[in-house]
This record gives sequence, structure tokens and C-alpha cells, in this order.
Amino acid sequence: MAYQAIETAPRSELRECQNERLQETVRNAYENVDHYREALEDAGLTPDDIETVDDITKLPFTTKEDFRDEYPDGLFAVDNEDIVRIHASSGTTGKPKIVSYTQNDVDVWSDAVARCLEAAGLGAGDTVQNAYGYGLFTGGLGLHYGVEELGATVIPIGGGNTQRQVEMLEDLGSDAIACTPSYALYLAETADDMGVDIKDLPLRVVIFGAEPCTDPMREAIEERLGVKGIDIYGLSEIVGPGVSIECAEAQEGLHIHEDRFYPEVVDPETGEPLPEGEEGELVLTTLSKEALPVLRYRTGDLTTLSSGECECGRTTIRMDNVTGRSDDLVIIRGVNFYPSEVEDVVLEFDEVAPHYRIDLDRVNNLDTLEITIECEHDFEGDREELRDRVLTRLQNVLSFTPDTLTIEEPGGIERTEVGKVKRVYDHR
Ligand code: DLL
Repeated sequence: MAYQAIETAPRSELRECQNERLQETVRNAYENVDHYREALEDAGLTPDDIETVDDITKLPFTTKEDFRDEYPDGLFAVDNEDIVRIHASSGTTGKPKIVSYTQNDVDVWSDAVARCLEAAGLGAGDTVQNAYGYGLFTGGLGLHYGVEELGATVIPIGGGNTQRQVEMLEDLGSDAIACTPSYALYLAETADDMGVDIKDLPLRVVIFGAEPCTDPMREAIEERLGVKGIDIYGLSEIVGPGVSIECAEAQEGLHIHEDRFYPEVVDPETGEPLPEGEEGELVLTTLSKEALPVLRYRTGDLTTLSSGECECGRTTIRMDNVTGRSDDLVIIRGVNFYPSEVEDVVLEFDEVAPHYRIDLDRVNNLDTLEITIECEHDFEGDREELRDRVLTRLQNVLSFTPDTLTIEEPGGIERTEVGKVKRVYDHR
């Protein structure tokens, strides 16, 4: 069962739909957005050159710099009177990326999120506590409209207010909560402090996203909250949450709503398309956005695509959980690693809590790396001995020794109540 028939349709049917929508999207972009008209002309193309999705690689990429250069509305393809909603991305530097929606875009988005929730095992009669921030961030309203579209009940509590969240879980018996993975863990800690065991409540699903979540982190969420953790992915430039989701049945990769968003994976260095199964940067093209058609957007997110029918019956292609971005790569004294690799190692240890931070600095012209971890509440062993074991494991995996490894008391690492967690602090 799926929310829309297209999710389980034969590939040939999906392909036809993609071809048609790609042509319309390219035409919309070319005719209504100067940036795209110029980019296509520079590549010697007209919309007639794009007949099927096999032609997509002829198109130039769109990058986050294009969004910045065209700030605020240079990439919009419709007039103000057709725009019903504006959102913005949560960038950490410079101007945010402004995105817009027509009424039809909002409807398509709500449908995409409803499909996600259905894939996560939710339906009419369920109550979803929405702990994503409401406002310019797409998480809050995106999930909100999806829950309503599904016919389920939404509790629009928004981010933060954690004790209240726990009370709502208890008093209203929410079936699901939507939040970032780091917040799910913070919720568990807060509930512990309040003497509430979330495992005893009706809560059965956490829809987590907006941040990477490694496998050990997911296990910690599932164990502490007594739930199934379902990963939802998306980004403002393409739509917001709802580009893809894991299905509750298999939980083996995230099904992409391919009739709405066309995925490719490319080599992050060269931009060359990579064969299925190879990890690279996810590139997405919107297939039905009216207000903001986006051609071949370089998401920066690293993943792998895999096709083949899933045990849930969906025929759509799946992407691996995103555990890093091409621009997350930490380079320190010539050694490269992704923060998720540190997370993987640290969380192998039962004595260590699923929280960490990485500080990079430069002392006397030399890069330094400090990793801070936190021990679990019930840890009563020798900290020095634990430190040595974690250090040895980090050395083996990263081929690199942090200059300092600090073990904090439980709760010693600052938690993020609202928005996305920040784990890497580069002071260089
Ligand atoms: O984070 C949209 C969203 C809201 C997704 C709620 C899921 C749930 P932005 O603020 O534009 O949009 O940030 C998009 O966040 O390019 C990824 O780097 C990261 N991201 C989003 N979902 C995931 C995920 C929202 N499931 C950027 N796993 C993306 C890993 C994710 N990273």
C-alpha cells in the first residue's frame, strides 16, 4: 500500500511521467527565469533539446552560489500575485536562500509529506506532535500540512519547550513526533529528569531529519524512546522536508518521490555522473515546481542511489541515509575525515553518551583537533581507562590522534533545543 499509485507503478510509467514533467520544468525555467535562459544559452541548449530524463546531463548545474547571487527572488518563475508562501533556508553564513511556492506547489509538497508519513506507518486517526520549528524554516509548516493532508491530527507545538513536549506526549498520547535526531535524544533526557519513561507512552514513531543521523545514533533514539526511528530528508531549495523517506517495512534507504524530484549522484570533484551504487553528491531537479523550478541542484549531500523493488512494494529509487555533506569534510594537517566517522567510533562505546563536539584550532601555525565526549549517567568506571580505549579506537579508524580528548560529565555538552545541532567548531 502506498499513498499514491505512482509510488508502486511500473518503472516505464514513472519514466513517462518524469519525461513529460522534465520538459515542462525546463520550459518554465527557460521562459520565466533569466538565470536559466542565460545558462541554457551558454550551454547551447533550448528546451527542445531536453526530451527525456536521459538528456538531463546536458543541463548545467544550479548551485547554492546561484541562489545567493540571485537573492532574493531572481530564480522565481512566477509573479508575486501567484506566490502564496515564502520560506528561507537555515544557512549559517551570508544571506539565506529565499524560496517560494504557488498554491499548487504547496499542495504538491503537502502530498509529498503525506506520502512520507504513510510510508512511516502513520494514517488517519494518528496524532503527530510536530516539534520542528515553525516560521521561515520549512520543517514546521512542511510537516504540518502533510499531517493534515494525510487526515491525521497535528499538534503544532514547534521547537523547544521540552518539558511541555513531554507533557503533551503523556497527556495527548501522541503516536509520532517529528523532530531532529539530536532533539529526540534531548527529549529522552528531559523525560528522564522529569521521571517519565517515554517507553511506557503510546509514542511509536520518531520522524527525524534535517540533520545527519548515524546508525548508532538511530539505535540510541529507538532504544531510549522505545520507537521506530524513520529518517525523512529534504531541503528548502527543492521543496523542504518530503523529498524522500524510509519505509517502515524495510528501512533500507529513503524512497525518493521520483515523480516530483529527479535524483542523480555525481562525483563531488568533477561533477561527472556516477553509476548507481557509488557514493557521491546528490543532485536534484524539481519536476513540478511552478514558482521555483530548480535544474540539477548540487545539494552537497553525500549518498548512494539504489533501484529495485522494495519489500514495501514501492518501485521508486532509494537513497542511502545522508551522514555527511561534501563541504563537511574536515581537513586537519593533511588528514581528511567526516564528523560522522568520529560519531560512529564514539557511539561504539556503551559508556559514552550520544553527544560530542569537535573543535579545530590553529596553535603556532599548527592545526589542532579537540574532541569532547560525554560519559553516560550510570558510568562508574575509570575515566582514564575509558579515554585510552576511545583514543585507540579513534586512532585506528581515523589514522589520526586528536590532540585532546576530553570526557565531560553527563549533560556537560550543550544541547540544541531549537534548530539544527552544531557539532564542529572551526576556530581557525
Ligand atoms: O532541513 C528540511 C527538512 C526539515 C528536512 C525537516 C527533514 C525534516 P534545510 O534547512 O534547507 O531544509 O536544510 C537542508 O539539511 O541539504 C541536508 O544537508 C540536511 N538534511 C536534511 N534532512 C536530512 C536527513 C531542511 N534526513 C539540509 N539526513 C540538507 C541528513 C539532512 N541530513
